[in-house]
Amino acid sequence: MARIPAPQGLPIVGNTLQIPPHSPVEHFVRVAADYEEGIYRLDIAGRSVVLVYDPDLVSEVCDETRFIKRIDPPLSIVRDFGGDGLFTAELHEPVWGHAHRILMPAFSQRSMKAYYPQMLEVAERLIASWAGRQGEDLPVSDDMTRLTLDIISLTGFGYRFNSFESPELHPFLRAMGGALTHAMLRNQRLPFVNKFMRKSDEAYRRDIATMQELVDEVIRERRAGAAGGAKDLLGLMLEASDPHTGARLSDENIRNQVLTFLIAGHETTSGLLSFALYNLLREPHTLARAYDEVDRLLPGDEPPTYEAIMKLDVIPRVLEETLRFWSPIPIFAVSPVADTTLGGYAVPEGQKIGVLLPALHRNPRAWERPDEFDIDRWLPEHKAAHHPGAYKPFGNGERACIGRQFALTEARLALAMILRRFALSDQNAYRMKIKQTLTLKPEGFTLRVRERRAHE
Ligand code: MNH
Repeated sequence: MARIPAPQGLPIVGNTLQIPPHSPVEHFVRVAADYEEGIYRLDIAGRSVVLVYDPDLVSEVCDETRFIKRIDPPLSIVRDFGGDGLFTAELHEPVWGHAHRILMPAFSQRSMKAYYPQMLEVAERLIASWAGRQGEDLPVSDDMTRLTLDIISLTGFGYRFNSFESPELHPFLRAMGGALTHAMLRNQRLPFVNKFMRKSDEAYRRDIATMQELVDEVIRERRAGAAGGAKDLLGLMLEASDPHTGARLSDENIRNQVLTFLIAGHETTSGLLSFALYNLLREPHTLARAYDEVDRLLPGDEPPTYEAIMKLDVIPRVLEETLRFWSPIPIFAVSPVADTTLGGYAVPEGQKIGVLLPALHRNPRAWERPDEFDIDRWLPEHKAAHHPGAYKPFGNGERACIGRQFALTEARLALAMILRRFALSDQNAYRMKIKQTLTLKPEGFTLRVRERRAHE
């Protein structure tokens, strides 16, 4: 059987040295342009990785009877701090099932309604902060991070970061950025080079300690405080048991889940919102439709109701199209459970396969005019016609994102509140520069705002 096509590498080091350490995904996408079949192989740091982005092949690797998520690098490195939390637990670890079943009800649509007042409270902080900084260059990714971090910590754990009260980002965020970047870099480093990275390893351990101290404070505050019995994520983890087995989560596992949710629960949504604002500034016609929508559905100055946010139509389509254009998590990985074939190529059990989302989401085999930002692809009649393997921003199957509705609810609310109040402008003619720390965000993107209407 033919070998999966691969760019020529060097002996021993394979393709490792061809990959720019700080922007691996952009490199993978450039290489993808040379392999129209939608599959190629790389040899990175002594491991073979197959990247797929043809929609038929992606549908195939999304068959969970044949392919499952495995905790390989870089996730096995992230596991240094995610531990056996949901993101970095193996499917076969019993604790994955326990936590999945205990936490699923906390992500139902009904729960979103319960979180809504707190989401609104944090979104109002963002609006107040921007109202006081009109005409200034606003650091978009930082402020979207303040928003999403404060929302997950308040709704999930009853903990207040009060990020909009401080000009500096919380130390937790610097530590998290450092740890995620470390995981990405170490993933691409040859094993013999890793031996000489003592100093960066020390910084890495310090970053993990910084994050864990915050987690312990969050749990301590809950145990000491009046919020006992709260039905938020932490309340469920402390009190609920798995409906199937009756198992409770251990203290150690709860710690891992809290850290997992603090990271997974904000980093990606912050990227989504930053990219959405970027896209709106690039697409004045779409921006005009979004302004029109908020003026129609959210008139006046009253805080928007949950019901009104759920009626939005243009803004959710802006979010869906943004996730097609720029998926904050650019790759998710699976492995075959037994030796198999993929697109006529043999792939052995355990072979690491990465679904390369930026190449999939702009693959002309899946999308007409793939490089056009067009929210009307997401009208129901067009959506139904999309290839089932064409769009996977939240991963796949059982291991898909548990926080999808949460992310989309807070993102709708935030965009609606921003657009209702402010006219946006891109005074500095920002040019997209992606920063990758495992997840993607626009680096150095600023915008300016002015009130659209007079406010008291
Ligand atoms: Mn989220 C898994 C993308 C928001 C919590 N998330 C995943 C995966 C993707 C993903 C992709 C699958 C990763 C893999 O296969 O290895 N998540 C996103 C995106 C957004 C997002 C693009 C926002 C936009 N995620 C959120 C939010 C939360 C969250 C918000 C929590 C409130 N995500 C998770 C957790 C998992 C996950 C937990 C792991 C689920 C599991 O494997 O059981």
